[in-house]
Amino acid sequence: MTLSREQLEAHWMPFTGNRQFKDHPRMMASAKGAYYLDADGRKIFDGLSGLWTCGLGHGREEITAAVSAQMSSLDYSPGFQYGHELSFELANKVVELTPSKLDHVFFTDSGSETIDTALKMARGYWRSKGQPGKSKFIGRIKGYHGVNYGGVGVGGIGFNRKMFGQSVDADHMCDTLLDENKFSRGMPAAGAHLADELEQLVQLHDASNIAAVIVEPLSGTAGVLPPPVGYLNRLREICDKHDLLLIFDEVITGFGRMGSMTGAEEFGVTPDIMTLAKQITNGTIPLGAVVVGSELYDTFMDNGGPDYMVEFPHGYTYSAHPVACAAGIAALDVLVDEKLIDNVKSMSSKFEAAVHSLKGSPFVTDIRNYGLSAGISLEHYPGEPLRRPFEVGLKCLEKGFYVRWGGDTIQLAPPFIVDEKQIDDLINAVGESLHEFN
Ligand code: PXG
Ligand code: PLP
Repeated sequence: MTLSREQLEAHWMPFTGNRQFKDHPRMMASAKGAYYLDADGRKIFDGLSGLWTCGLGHGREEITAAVSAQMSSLDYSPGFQYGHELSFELANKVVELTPSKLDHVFFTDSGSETIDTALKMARGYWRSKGQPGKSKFIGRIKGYHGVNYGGVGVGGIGFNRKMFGQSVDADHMCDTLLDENKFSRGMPAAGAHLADELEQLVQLHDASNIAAVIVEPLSGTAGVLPPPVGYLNRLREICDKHDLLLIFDEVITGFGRMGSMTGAEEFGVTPDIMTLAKQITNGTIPLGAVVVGSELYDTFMDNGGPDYMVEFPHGYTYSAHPVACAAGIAALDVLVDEKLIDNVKSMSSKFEAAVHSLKGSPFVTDIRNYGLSAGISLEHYPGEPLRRPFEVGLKCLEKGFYVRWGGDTIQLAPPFIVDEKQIDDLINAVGESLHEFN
């Protein structure tokens, strides 16, 4: 590495132990397919597809070509009051790939921005309908909805909240982890009844005060928690009964990871608002999307005043950035044309069997999986839940495998192009790393 310790100080890194990193830097230099090359030229398998972003694999020529051409023709275009054709093309593609009731797309630059946009849409919708009291949100313990103020308020990961206090008005349902479901494969059998807690929260706060319920169809960051069978259907029923909007945060589950285009499609439940990011451009250029139905969109249009007026006073300088849209169109074309979701489906049973073979390895207290994602919970050091996953992650890296550590879990999400041998090698590396503690 060419940088000195001192030169590492200027960049305050995101979600990183800055002191540890700067003493022991882990620098990536390039990437192709399912592998990185680090700064020392070592090949490292991408066991989390970047940060759940790069399912198509790295260095996709189709995306590079589209982005490069777009940079040369229209590098930026004002997103407010002016347009360019690519954003409409991409919006139509997103509408085509998401459930049929969702047909209007608002672009942002990240997952966190999609969440704050969705929350503002929900509140704005009820105000437009003459029900301004409907402003509270219901999230879920262990939920991750990004790090902007609204997203932290509805989010349910204590560590991400405790430094900042409560932002938006929100309450939280319990998480879906049950002891009896430990080591379940795919959707756990028990737990649909946990959705009934929403009924209790409605009794407590009254539906006239609640704007929306927000959940990840499968909780990713908390350590891969697939929804119990029937749980999401039950949430949908309760939202319908009490006139609450249901928001699915599909920043991780959107565009293939579950073995379907969306979690909504895979689990058979359609939300009123869906948030997407990450895989939409294969992680190459920041882009997020909020997808809503016509009733919600029309409510804003119908209450927008004279037609020179802005109906939704919201948007980012980089919303629908032409280069990001070019990347999005190219990435979704590759996903569809190469039928990579079929590969996710066919590899997911192999992946499931491999990851569950770690049951019985030292410190493993639970394993959960769905599609090409898995979470492995590890026994805590006394009083230090975050330490062992960190140590296991570093051991995997020594062996040439990048895996994610977060909370008391190790998370795996290999690229959609993964093959059987790569799955075996990844799981062996995790297994060996666990055994090395003894
Ligand atoms: N919602 C969900 C469900 C997410 O998973 C966000 C919102 C925020 O997206 P942005 O683009 O603002 O980061 C996310 C992001 C991990 C990990 O290792 C997960 C995320 C980001 C980084 C790491 O679990 N999720
Ligand atoms: N702060 C200032 C002073 C700005 O002028 C703007 C945008 O014009 C923003 C923040 C918001 O930036 P963005 O649109 O990139 O989110």
